Amino acid sequence: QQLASRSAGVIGAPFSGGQPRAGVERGPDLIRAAGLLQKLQEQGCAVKDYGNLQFEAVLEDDPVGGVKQVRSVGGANRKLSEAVQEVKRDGHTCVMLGGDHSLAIGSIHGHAAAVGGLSVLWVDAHADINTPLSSWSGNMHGQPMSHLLHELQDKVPVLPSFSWIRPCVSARDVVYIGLRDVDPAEHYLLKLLGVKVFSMTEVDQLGVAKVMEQTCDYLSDKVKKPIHLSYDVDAIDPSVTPATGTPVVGGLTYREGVYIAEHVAQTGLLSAVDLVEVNPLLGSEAEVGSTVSTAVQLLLACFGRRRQGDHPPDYRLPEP
Ligand code: 6HN
Ligand code: MN
Ligand code: MN
Ligand code: MN
Repeated sequence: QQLASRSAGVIGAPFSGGQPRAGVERGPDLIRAAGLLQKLQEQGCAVKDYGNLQFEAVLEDDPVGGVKQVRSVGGANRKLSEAVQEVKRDGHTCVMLGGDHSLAIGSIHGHAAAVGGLSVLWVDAHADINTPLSSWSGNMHGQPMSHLLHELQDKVPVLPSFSWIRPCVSARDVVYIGLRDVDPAEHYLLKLLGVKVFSMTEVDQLGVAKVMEQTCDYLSDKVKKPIHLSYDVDAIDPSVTPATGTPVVGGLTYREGVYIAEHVAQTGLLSAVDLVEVNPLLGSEAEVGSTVSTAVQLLLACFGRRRQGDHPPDYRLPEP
């Protein structure tokens, strides 16, 4: 019955400016072409498609202290934040199809602007918490968390096209799962802030069921806040999701990845989900197909798809 009460508001965000590899802006169209919206409807979820956002090209976007495409990222995320606010005001669970992970800035900002305090569950090989000053790559997709966390605002300079952003997440409301490629500055920040992290080591140690049990206990310790799930497809092992810009060996299995989404769905608190970093220009047709279909299955699980199967309450067996 939880299925029927759910409705998904889907936003496509065809944006790649947070990293250097072309193709990730095609993610939303590929995920749509794989039948996400129809499949959601088939499992009893109402769907409203808000279409793909159109981002204006920023002609003069020189690096700012080594950080690349700052104004493009700032402008795209401002637009995305407004779109997410509309989806939330319309009463849907927001689905943001990326695009690269810098889009979490606008997605989480808009979500928080519409509903207030959030829990953030960040499923990723990477922590994406570099500050503009600590980033060695200059890529904004490695930085979104630093722009969102209250605790880091004295460490983050105001960038051009970023002045609209208000920090909206507290470090104690964040849980990471799947980490296995964390920069020294990121590790320092995670320890400094005492962020709850289940790296791949903890996934190995505890198993995914205990990880999710502890994640939900931790996040709903005091008040049950709406959950923002930010799912980077590179959290899953590259044998399953190779078509992504920064693959890292030793990731979550398909089953662990789906279990995480299933478990979040069961909390009834999922309020917005990002599915990012699917890049159809990286890899063979089969590799892209595996990556896209995994992305779709993760999203279906977020909206209550169960591997045990299901049937509508009014199902009638054909009589002979
Ligand atoms: N992602 N830590 C690296 C960097 O460039 O700052 C990798 C970031 C990857 C970002 O996968 O969304
Ligand atoms: Mn509307
Ligand atoms: Mn990421
Ligand atoms: Mn990643």
